[in-house]
Amino acid sequence: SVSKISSALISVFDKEGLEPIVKKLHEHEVTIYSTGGTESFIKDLGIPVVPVEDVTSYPSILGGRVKTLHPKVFGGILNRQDNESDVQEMKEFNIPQIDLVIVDLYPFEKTVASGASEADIIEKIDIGGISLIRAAAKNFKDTVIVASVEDYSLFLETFTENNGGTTLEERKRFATKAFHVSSHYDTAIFNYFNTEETFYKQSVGNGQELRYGENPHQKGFFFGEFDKMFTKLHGKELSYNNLLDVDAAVTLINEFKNDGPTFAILKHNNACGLATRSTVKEAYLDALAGDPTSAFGGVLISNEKIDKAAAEDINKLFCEVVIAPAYDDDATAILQEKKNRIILVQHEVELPQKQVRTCLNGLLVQDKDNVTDNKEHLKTVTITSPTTQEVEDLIFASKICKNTKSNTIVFAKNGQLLAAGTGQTSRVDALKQAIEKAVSFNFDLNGAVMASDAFFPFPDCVELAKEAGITAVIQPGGSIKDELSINYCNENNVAMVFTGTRHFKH
Ligand code: 93A
Repeated sequence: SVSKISSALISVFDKEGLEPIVKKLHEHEVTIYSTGGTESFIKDLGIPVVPVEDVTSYPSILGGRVKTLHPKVFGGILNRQDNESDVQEMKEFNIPQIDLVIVDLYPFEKTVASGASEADIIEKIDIGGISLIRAAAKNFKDTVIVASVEDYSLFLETFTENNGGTTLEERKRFATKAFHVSSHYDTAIFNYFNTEETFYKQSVGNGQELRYGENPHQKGFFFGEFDKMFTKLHGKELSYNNLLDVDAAVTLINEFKNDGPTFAILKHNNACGLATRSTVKEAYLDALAGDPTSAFGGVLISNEKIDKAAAEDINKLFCEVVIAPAYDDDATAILQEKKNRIILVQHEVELPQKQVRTCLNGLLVQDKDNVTDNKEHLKTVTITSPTTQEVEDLIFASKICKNTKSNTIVFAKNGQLLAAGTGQTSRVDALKQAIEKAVSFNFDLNGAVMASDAFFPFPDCVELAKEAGITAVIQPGGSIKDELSINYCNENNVAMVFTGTRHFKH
């Protein structure tokens, strides 16, 4: 059944498109109530209009912040016509019935986009208008809500078709649209205040909300185009920590792209195992041997296609993520046996050249550490020169060292990471940690090499390393006490090379 519209409250920011509606309402003898600017607009059209102040017996106050916020206005909108006590109270308080509400909200988003000041933006948070919309939409049984200019033509059609009224079904449809307007409006306000997110959105586009951040009580987002770098074949959603590990893994393995089958296992962004071998399977097994304890729950990466033989061994390990440039079909089938295991195909794309992180109330941006030490960079500073195998291992260790949290010390031998000390506050502690780990996994350090991400401030590191069995050392050099470390190496038949390049990673 059709309910006739006898009265309307119109309060619109943008007056465009209003004229035909007002004329139509007037044709049907609808009483029109209105706010300041809208009222002048309607009056100028020569159509009778009642100022809302006449209803409330209150002027618009606080610079227009309070215009329609009044029980007589909201009572007129929210009363239930089939509710006896509502009808009674309407009479008692002399509240006029309002059958139709037309609102166009303060343009909050446009004001934000214009680069206006915070004060101007805040003034454009519509309070009265949004309340009118929500009130009328809530009471759609008795009230019609037109909450957007976009609905003017639909309203005109409906109103004309029903000869000056609307059906319940139509009113509910308008209410649905109105709640869409109000939720969108409040989301825009939230996004404005939620500055961190807005900041990233403006700089890098839309973020993908992650299940959580580094810990479950932290909110987390990823801003980037993951699909450009990987195809996910299988597994659960990547977490914040997974993404960080994947980032560390691809950066690390990139150093070994021309080195034959190389496999790395990472935990907390550091390599806990890495080996270069003649097959992926062997590389995996020798990477795993580097630290089978840490490998549990790790992120695995191969620089070559994973075949069935490698997959069979990998499948025995509980690991979060496996990354490779390709997989044999039977290898994928095996790796997919674990429901949650994430399997990624890494595409052949250039890695980003810049690194960004937050700092204080801003950002730090730097070029990535793109220097990979090679044979040409090495300057032997000791009487003893490293052997050909040692040179290979020194370069190998240096590439791992560069991609490990400072302070770090890396031990390697025959293309295998034996142990590393990672993220220690002193270099000698990193060295002690590396020795302890190597010993605990039964590695013989005799003939192994050592890499350090920065120079040795004292000779204590080379002393300890020599005692542990290290025969060659790679480091940037540059300490005022370099001589002390060099002298010790000369006296003890240890080879040392300088690279001239420090590889801090904080
Ligand atoms: O400042 S408000 O939040 N306070 C109010 O009570 C109020 N009532 C309606 N803004 C209010 N409005 C808004 O005023 C409407 O949503 C509309 O955007 C605008 C219309 O004002 P005028 O008719 O004076 O141009």
